[in-house]
Amino acid sequence: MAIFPRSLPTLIALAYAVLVGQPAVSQTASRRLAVLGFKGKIAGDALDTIADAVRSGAVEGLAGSGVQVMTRDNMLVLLKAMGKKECTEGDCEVETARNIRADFAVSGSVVQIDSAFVVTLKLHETKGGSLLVTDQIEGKSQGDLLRQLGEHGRNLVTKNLGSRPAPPPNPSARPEDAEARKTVPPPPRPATQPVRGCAANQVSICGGTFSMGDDELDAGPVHQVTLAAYCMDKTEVTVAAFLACVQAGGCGAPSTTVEWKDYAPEDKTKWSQFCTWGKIGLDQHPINCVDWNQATGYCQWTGGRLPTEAEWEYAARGSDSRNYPWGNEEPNATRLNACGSECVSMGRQRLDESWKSMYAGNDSWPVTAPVGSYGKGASAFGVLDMAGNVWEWTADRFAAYGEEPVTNPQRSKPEAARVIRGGGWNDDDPARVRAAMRIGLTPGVRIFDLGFRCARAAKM
Ligand SMILES: [Ca+2]
Ligand SMILES: [Ca+2]
Repeated sequence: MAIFPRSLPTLIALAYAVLVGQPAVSQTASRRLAVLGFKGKIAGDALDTIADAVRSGAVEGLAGSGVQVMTRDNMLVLLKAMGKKECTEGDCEVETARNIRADFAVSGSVVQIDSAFVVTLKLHETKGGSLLVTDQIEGKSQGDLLRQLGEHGRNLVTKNLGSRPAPPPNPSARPEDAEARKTVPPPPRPATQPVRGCAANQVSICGGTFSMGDDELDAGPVHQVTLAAYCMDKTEVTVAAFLACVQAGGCGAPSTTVEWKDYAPEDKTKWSQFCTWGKIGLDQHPINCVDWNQATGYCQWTGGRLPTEAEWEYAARGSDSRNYPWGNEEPNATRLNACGSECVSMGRQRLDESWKSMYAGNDSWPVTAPVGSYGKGASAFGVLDMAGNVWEWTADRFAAYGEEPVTNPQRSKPEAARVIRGGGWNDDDPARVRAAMRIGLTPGVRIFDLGFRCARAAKM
């Protein structure tokens, strides 16, 4: 009989016992929070420094709460014991956290825009894989950012995992003060409140205020918009998802032809070949050639609705009102599916068209791409394909913006046209895939590069 146990599970248990100070499996073990490595392309070891600031805040906030914050060293040793590496691309935070048996995890991504930094924090519950809350912090410099991150890290965990002791009652408070307080409206919920009620294929987006519109795109005036929390589909609705609605009797089968008053008969033939419904191998491609009512009907069947224009723009631009979902850098073949060299070649071969390309290189998909193919094009909230692949219907009518700040705007003026957003696979002009670009189309139009995604209000 061996003196030292050699099985992998036992070694892992030993690693936990040594590093965490308790058995790996214990009914009495405290819950653990891991602050994972942050993602982002910034210089040197700044990502580690930023994550460390958040971790320090979490340690401070969770002291005495029964939730233990794992050290970075412990996390790495446990990963090694599992034969795993920390994954740094895509949606793998929960997987990493489960590997080290953390009950909760904070993940983060950092985007640098000139000398400013934007950090998005996410708090995950790992057992069920749910995203509890997101938070976004902007700093004008790294030093400025670090000063804020400790506080945000502390608040993120204490508001959702720990419980700060309630402040003692103020014995000097006069009765009339209490009466006066009753008449003061409660403050708006902070951006770190949990967002609930989202479907598994949706991203939860905390409420916030942002600058909507872009005068460069003739999409002004720029104005302040405040939104309540909501849920947004992470990707465009796929052919397979629409098929499920049809099979369940919730939707009629979409047509396989385009429809627009400006199409000549030969145009209809030319463009209808790109409708995705019923084509072999396109199950995970976006459904297109659907009109506004078909899109609305599908979203209602899922228990949701089309996003308002403001919800769509905030999901794409975040609170820093960037030009594109990924930031302010110009589009390239790794960030979206628009018209690259592959699309120019296809147009020449199949249609005898001489198209231009939006960027150098081949983005791999001459027509539609499977949804979610461009992780590098994700918005700050992790929403995919907001630029390119297919344009997307929104709920709103195409009406001019006002200059005044607005809250949860819904444009219901009698204009017939509905707003579409985001650009599509056939676009060659970067302005068309800017996150603030808006175009109005009548609801009955069906186009080869127009689809949709759904949203719903969050339960708070
Ligand atoms: Ca393409
Ligand atoms: Ca899109």
